[in-house]
Amino acid sequence: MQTENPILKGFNPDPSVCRVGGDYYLVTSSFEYFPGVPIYHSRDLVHWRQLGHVLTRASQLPLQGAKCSHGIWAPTIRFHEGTFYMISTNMTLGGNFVVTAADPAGPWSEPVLLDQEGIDPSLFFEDGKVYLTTSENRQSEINLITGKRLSEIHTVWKGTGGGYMEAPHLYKINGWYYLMVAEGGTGRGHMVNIARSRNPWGPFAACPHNPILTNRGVAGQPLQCTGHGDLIQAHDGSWWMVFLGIREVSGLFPRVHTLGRETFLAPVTWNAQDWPVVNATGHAALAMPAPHLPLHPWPAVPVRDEFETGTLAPHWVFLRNPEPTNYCLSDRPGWLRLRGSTATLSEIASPTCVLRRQTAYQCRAATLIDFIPRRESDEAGLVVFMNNEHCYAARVVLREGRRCVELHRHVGDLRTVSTPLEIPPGSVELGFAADEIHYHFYWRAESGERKVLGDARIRYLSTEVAGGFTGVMLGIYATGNGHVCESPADFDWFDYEATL
Ligand code: 6LW
Repeated sequence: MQTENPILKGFNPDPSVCRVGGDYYLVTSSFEYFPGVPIYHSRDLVHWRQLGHVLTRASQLPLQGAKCSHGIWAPTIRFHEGTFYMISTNMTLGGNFVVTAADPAGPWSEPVLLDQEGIDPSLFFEDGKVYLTTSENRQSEINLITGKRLSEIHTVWKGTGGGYMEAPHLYKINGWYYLMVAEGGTGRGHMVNIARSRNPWGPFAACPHNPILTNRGVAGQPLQCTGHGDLIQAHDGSWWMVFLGIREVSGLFPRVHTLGRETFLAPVTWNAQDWPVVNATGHAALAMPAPHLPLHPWPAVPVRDEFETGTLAPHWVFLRNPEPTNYCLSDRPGWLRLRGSTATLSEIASPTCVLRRQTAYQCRAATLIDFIPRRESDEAGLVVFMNNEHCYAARVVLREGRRCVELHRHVGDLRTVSTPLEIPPGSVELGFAADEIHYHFYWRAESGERKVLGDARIRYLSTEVAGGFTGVMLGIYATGNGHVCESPADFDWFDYEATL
């Protein structure tokens, strides 16, 4: 059997995984979004459901001033003697920290700040000692209660020369200490290398067939940039690696991707010399051999979010720390009410918006909005968001006293707005269908036909154009552009569906 990859679609980079019996828990990076560090659960390594987030309180995750792609980087999750540990870096405020929980669904503790710099912190527990390893393979023994170091910091392995030694993880397997690291940077030169020693401090000897995983130079393969892995032994004894990669848009040149770095699963075997071999070839593909564990699928997330429960589903996130009074599910039951503040989506602030990942190139999204703008600066609608300088919005606005819909395209220094189209009183549907080239936006009065609003190219939201470490998010927003909106924007539902 083959596993269809990615196992976590849409922006889900830097995966780390741990196992407790037959249950697997996986975390990924969340950058400027709140809550932070999504946590997923699986029983077969193939089907994952989101339990929630690790960092759910502003006291755990201050994001004031976090530029896009700053905030939370590369988490590691581990389970040791009844406690879950999640260690990560807040690039904006605080540096490396650890939080703990008895239940991976939370609540997680307040962060303990750690006395070691660098990114991609990882933990290894042995004989009452805790080893902290960070980028450039710098390692110390640490006290996780106080965050204080118990040893000097040592560079334990110089790597293979690929540069950007990231995502170090120390494991003990069959009497060897293995240090697995990413090298080459998170782009097309990305790879996973491994070394081993009889001692956790080294010296580490490199695996003769490094890189054990890379897709650089693999032609005709839409899966690229593979690296940043974590190893896991399944409860049937088999070995697996979770790692990040990207899916390129087919047929476009220059090559682009907009879905961010996603999480993949590859089989691992051990050769006669006790070195790991990834997917038999050292290269990954979109379909790879699957675990032989009993399949455990989860109920599908419904296409339509009716906003009928008292809380938002766990896949929704905010930009930086949200102002709670700008969001309400109870004022108008069955609707999500957004109050537009002064902040806009272009600012490093917390504009009123809720966003979720785009998980497929071929997809559609739509929402039903009820909004009466009072000033020309008021706007609310559907947004396709890569970062504060790269986003598209289908929005309800006031133009020359008339309520209109228009398409706003923001690409770097360039902004274009389509001709405003007057809309009748009442709610309107705003939506798009996307393919690998365009978002095709439309609007529709509640009982009317779909009308074209305009097209926007996916290319201009790609990582290659917009930069950064995240992927495209979809959602709804409201802003007064420097004023507080007098009227709220109410959203009856939001649809998202992969269509291929
Ligand atoms: C992460 C680093 C990387 O910390 O990108 O691919 C950085 N690897 O390991 C941000 O995701």
